[in-house]
Amino acid sequence: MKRLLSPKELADAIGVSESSLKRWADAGRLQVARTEGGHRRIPVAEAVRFIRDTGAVVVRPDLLGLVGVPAVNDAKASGSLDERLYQALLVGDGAVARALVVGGYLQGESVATLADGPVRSAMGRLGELWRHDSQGIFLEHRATDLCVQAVVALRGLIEPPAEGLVAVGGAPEQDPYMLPSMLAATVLTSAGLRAVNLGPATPLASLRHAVAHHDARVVWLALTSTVSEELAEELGGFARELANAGRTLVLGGQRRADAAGVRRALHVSSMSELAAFAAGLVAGQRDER
Ligand code: B12
Repeated sequence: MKRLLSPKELADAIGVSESSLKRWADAGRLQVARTEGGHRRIPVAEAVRFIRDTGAVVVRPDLLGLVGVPAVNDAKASGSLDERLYQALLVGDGAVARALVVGGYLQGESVATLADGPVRSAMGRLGELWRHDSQGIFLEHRATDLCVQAVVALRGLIEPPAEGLVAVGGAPEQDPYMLPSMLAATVLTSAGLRAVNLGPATPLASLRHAVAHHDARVVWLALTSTVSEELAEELGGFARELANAGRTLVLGGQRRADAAGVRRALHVSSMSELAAFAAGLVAGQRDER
């Protein structure tokens, strides 16, 4: 994605005049950098912050580097975001699904509320289709791919910090689910951590390597598949080992109750809880400096 925008590009992206934009920049409402020649340039992350804070409407997403994301300027279109995302995923309209997720974020929703709301709800409904529709499984698989693409587009909008706390995570070896871990990574990045997502089917040994390699402060595990007693026991040892090294293991996901006996880990039920925990850590680190 393009990281620096000219005032004209951002003005066109949100459908305002270039002179208004320059005025906002001069008034300090928009942080701009200067090229060597003295021209104003706006980092995409700052443009995204400005759009979220001011409620500006993105009419040309392509100018923000959002390829294949149509404008969602009909915020008042019928139906809730949950319903519209479900319908888009159901009919296989990936562009609309991306526009809804990215548009929701640009209109001020947090990553966590998008995950706990529309994404969870739409995928949950799609997961019920197989019970009474012979096409249900095909629809569910297609929807997962489209939803992954929407989350990737969302993640691309969030600038990871250059330094600071690292979080590493994934889903355990027997667990094929992609979205939960990807969303956890996106939530943690938006909270200001550097998130390294190892994705589904990650052996615990590999997670250990990654934790040491990145000196991770936080380790997340998304538990969607059944957690065997054997895995729960291994997780108990892992949580202890991490806690002794001053790291936190965060356990979440639909099957987290299978690991309820794991001590010295943080058990959370939603991405919003994860976001709150991460925000606390980042604030604590800032205070230490
Ligand atoms: C897509 C899907 C699949 C795909 C996954 C594709 C992929 N690579 O990702 C495939 C086809 C592989 C699959 C397989 C199976 N699936 Co399936 N699947 C789903 C479906 C429809 C969506 C899952 C998803 O991505 N949801 C979106 C996420 C974001 O929602 P979420 O998991 O609820 O996560 C939220 C919270 O739990 C929390 N959270 C989650 N993880 C974490 C982690 C942390 C750190 C934190 C803080 C929070 C957190 O935050 C999220 C946002 O709110 C669900 C339906 C559902 N209700 O979710 C069924 C579902 C999970 N599957 C189910 C079943 C039965 C199966 C199979 C057994 C089917 C079969 N007979 O083969 C297999 C088992 C696979 C295995 N090894 O475990 C059942 C589980 C029933 C049960 N209670 O055990 C469900 C509920 C469908 C149903 N209604 O029956 N599945």
